[in-house]
Formats: sequence, C-alpha cells, structure tokens
Amino acid sequence: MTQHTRPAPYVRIATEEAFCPSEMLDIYRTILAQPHVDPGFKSLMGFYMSSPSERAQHIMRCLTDMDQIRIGHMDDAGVDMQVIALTSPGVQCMDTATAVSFAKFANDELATGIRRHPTRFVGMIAVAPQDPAEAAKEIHRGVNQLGMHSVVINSHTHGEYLSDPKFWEIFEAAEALNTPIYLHPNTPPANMIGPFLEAGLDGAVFGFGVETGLHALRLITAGVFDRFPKLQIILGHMGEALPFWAYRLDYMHAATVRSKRYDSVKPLKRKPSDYLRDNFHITCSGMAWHKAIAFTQDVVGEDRVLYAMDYPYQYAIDEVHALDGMDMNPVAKKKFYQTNAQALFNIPDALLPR
Ligand code: 1DF
Ligand code: MN
Repeated sequence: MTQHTRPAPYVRIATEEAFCPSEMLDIYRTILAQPHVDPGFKSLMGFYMSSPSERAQHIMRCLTDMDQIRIGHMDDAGVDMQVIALTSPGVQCMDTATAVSFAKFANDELATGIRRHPTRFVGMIAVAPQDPAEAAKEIHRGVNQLGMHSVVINSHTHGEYLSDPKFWEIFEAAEALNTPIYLHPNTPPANMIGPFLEAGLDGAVFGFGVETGLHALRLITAGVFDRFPKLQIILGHMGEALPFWAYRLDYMHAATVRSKRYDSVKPLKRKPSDYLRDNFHITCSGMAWHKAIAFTQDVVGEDRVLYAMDYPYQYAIDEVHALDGMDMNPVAKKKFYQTNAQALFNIPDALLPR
C-alpha cells in the first residue's frame, strides 16, 4: 500500500540519493570475478548484485531507474526533488583508466536523466580520485558543461584518504568553483575492515560511519581547511557522528598538539569544531531522528543541516511523516527541507516543481 504524503509549506529536497547505470554493474561484475576482490566491495556490492532478498532486488531495481519507478516513489513519499549521486563506491573501486572514463560516462548519463526531469532531479559530479588532475578537470566539465554544482566522493580510494596532499588538486578545483564535495561513505578499506566484517558491521549499520567520520576528521587534522578555507564538505548520516564528538575532539586535539606526541598532528589555525561549523554541511540521511537533528543544528547552525532520504537504501515514507511532524520552528524547517539545499546545490526557484 502506498501512503501518500501531504503537501507542505516547503519543497522537500532529498540530498543523498543514489543511482547506478547498468553499465557500472557490468564493470562491477568483472571486478567481483577477479581473484583478489576488496573485502568491503565484495561484502557490499557482491551482496546487492547477487542476493535474492527482497531488499536487494528492490534496491537494484530502483538504483538503475531514472524515470517512472524513481519518480513514483518520490511522489508517494512527497519528495519533490532528489540530489542524485553515483552510488557508492562509484568508480573508486576501479583501475585508474576505467575509473576516469567511467566517471565521465556516468556524469553524462546523470545529465541526460536530469534533462528528462529537470524539476525533479539535480546531479552530483562523480570523479576518479585515482587521477587527481583528471578529477579536477571533470569537476570543471561537470560545472561548466553539465550544470552540476556538487561533487561526490565515496570516502577512501583503494585505502587512500584525501588528507594526502597528492589529492589536493581536487580541493583546489572544488574551492575555486564554489562546488561542495559530498564525502559519502564506503565500506572500510582492507586494512581496517577485519573486525567489522567478522561481526557483520562493515556496512551502513556502522562501518560506513566510522570510516567516513575518520576520513572527514583526517581532512581537518591534515590542515585541508587552513589551506582551502572556503572548501565545503557535505557529510551524511548526521555528520557521521562528528558533531557528537566535537567537545572531545577539541580537547584532545589541543592536548595532543601541545604534547608533540605525533608528527602528523600539527597545530591548526582553529579548533576542530570550528571547521565543522564553517566547512561542513550535514544531512540527516539514514537518521530521521529529531533529537539528533536538533543537536546537530545546535552544533553547526541551522543553515548547515539538510534533509536527505538515502534512496533507495532507506526508502521509508514514514520517516518523511516523522520529519514533517518535528517540533521545529517553521523557518528552520524550511531551511532544513528546502532552502539550505537550494543555496548549497545552486537550485534556483525557477526549477522547483510546483
Ligand atoms: C547502503 C547505505 C548502501 C547507504 C549505500 O550505497 C549507501 C546500504 C551502496 O544500506 O547498504 O549509500 N547509505 O548511505 O546509508
Ligand atoms: Mn548513501
């Protein structure tokens, strides 16, 4: 049974929604057939691509659709617009040459889907961090030719983090074009996943958040935001718990710097939580929980907290009803559902569905 959601005094823009061209599944099948498959990739995509379970079948069907199925689900849930990204791990599990060329293909596919439904879909630019110069070029192409205004990076790339300066051409391009980067989860890399996998906790239930929270924190401690002060990173899942850690991060980071315990922990211009407040936007993907949302608004400000559903992985209409019913002042609620996303993803009023 479909429960239709009522109109509201705001447009609902869901900001962490996934798609997957069927051509990417062909590449994934080849990778999964190789003798040494990354354990996280095998656990995640190996599962969704082969499981007969209703969840997996539903997700595969929705991921590859950019028309009737997706829009029907959006209408039933009252989601007016989706900001869509290539599903995790995107091209980041591929070899460099394949990743560079497939990122362009995927971005063209997404742009084509958006052209069919310009008032319903907004796109994020997929890039291959494996080749930072090509990634920077693709950000320029995505913004200047495809009309997209954000980038998606699915956390680590073959176990490497963007805290390594070899990747910073990507940040340079993003900052120069005023293009936020959605640091979306991936399963933990091979050298981290063991105890997660053993307990079945490597995926969205917990491993995603631990890995991606770590990645975001590594950007802060590496001084990325001292070097690129205007750069904006978007985190899903209520900031992968970092707002909740803010006090302890500030205290212990300062204590660690003072004691000169690690060469890798250098003084920063500001406290870790200051960067959270000025260089991050946070979505509630997967966390339709008013208390967590209100806490995060308190920590980073109500201009930096946005709605996301995480379609199709968490297609839950009752969550939209719950969020509509949050006891939050109407101005803040419109920012949360609509205007923060409009500002961040450059969505003009003229594109909003009516
Ligand atoms: C899952 C969740 C998979 C999310 C995702 O991409 C994803 C999942 C492969 O439940 O397996 O984006 N998520 O963001 O929560
Ligand atoms: Mn997601």
